[in-house]
Amino acid sequence: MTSDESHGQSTEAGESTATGVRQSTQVAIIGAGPAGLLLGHILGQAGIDYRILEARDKDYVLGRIRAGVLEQDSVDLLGKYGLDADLKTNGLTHHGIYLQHEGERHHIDFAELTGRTVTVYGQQALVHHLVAEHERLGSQLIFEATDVQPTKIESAQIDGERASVAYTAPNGERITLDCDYIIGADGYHGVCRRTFPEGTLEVAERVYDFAWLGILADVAPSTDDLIYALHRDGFAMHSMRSTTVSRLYLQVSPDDDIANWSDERIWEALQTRLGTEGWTLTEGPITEKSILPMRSFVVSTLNYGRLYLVGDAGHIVPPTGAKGLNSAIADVALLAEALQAHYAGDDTGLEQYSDKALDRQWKVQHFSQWMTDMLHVHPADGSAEQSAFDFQRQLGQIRYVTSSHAAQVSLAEQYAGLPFVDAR
Ligand code: FAS
Ligand code: PHB
Repeated sequence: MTSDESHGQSTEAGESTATGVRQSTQVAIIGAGPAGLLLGHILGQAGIDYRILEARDKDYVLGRIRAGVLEQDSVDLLGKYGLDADLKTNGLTHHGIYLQHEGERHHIDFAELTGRTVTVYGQQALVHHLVAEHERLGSQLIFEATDVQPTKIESAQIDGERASVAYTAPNGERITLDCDYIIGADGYHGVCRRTFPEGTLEVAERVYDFAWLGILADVAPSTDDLIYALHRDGFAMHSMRSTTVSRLYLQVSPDDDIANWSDERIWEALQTRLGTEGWTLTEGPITEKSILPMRSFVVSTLNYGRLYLVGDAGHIVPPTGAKGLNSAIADVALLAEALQAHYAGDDTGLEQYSDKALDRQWKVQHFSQWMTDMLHVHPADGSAEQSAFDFQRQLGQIRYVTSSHAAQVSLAEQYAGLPFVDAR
């Protein structure tokens, strides 16, 4: 596979320079979350050299819980690249979700409404599998690569030189990695978005005045499909990680402290908000609990020169629509195709990547906020009458959705996932 500078192998020791060691690859990927790990696999299978630079250690990366639902196209993409072995064994195919209000539970059957399903499969399990596959292949996946700094990101036309990233390797050596492209898969708190020159990137953002308290519990789920409940005390949700591990969420105040929430208090609130006639929520030992802030965030562009952003580095959604992980995978699908086309001599995909990815992202932002606004109690920032109005209006909305075929098709289509866009 030729690179712009046809350097061949990316694992050479590299030449020593005054500022450390200089090495080379075709694509430098910053961040070993699901986006970076998956992009590496796809590029590797296309014979494109890459190196993944992850700041944290392997245990930290493998220890994060995060998302739990894969859209149909995410499952299909993992299958296309042979990365679904564990998913096939441990993923749970779900045909829909339940929407609940005032103790009434309604099933939204995605399979019947759209012919598509979703798969409950923990992001943690996905990351475990992607890392294990990289290790099996002996990939260039560097954990504890610290002080990662994209140092040259301008387009080739501007200075004709290649892009480069500097980082400190686990052995303390300072490496300058020359490459054709830098991919910012380093999440919301990463360095890549902040590398865009002043004035080349704007952000659109909404911060919600509520948060999610999430738990993992060693107890079999009390439901077949996920339950999303609007309750006067706040939102609640019943998800799972397997047939023996449940994942549940409660709406709490964003400045609440997890120390205020004993396991008893958590189960009591879940029983109240998820309770319905003739159904029992089985309790069990809570193994993890944390509070997750909620925000919607999108950048105005995912590309500057030779630097491209994917996933949370460019956009964040509140988790109510289960879109965070799936959006990251959708970006990777599009950018991987565009990079392969580039090395085959066609730059159209790279030129159109940002617009195409953001076009899909704004539709996803709409759905995620729509689900969030419909299912959460909005703290009374106005009069008591105002919040009474808001809550009754939400009940009206959820009663409409649970009684209208057209509304359910729209919800199902968006939840199961809008088709991934292709680079061509
Ligand atoms: P990630 O944030 O997963 O990965 C970025 C990687 O870059 C990390 O490994 C980080 O250590 C590394 N990195 C950062 N800065 C770096 C630097 N300077 N140098 C090198 N490496 C660097 N979505 C849902 O749908 N449902 C959920 O329940 C849900 N829960 C979530 C809970 C939390 C706490 C968070 C933060 C997100 C949650 N999400 C959820 C969204 C989540 O799934 C993200 O969309 C998904 O992790 C995005 O994947 P990446 O883009 O790969 O970013
Ligand atoms: C989860 O299983 O963690 C999960 C599922 C659906 C969501 C959010 C989180 O909307």
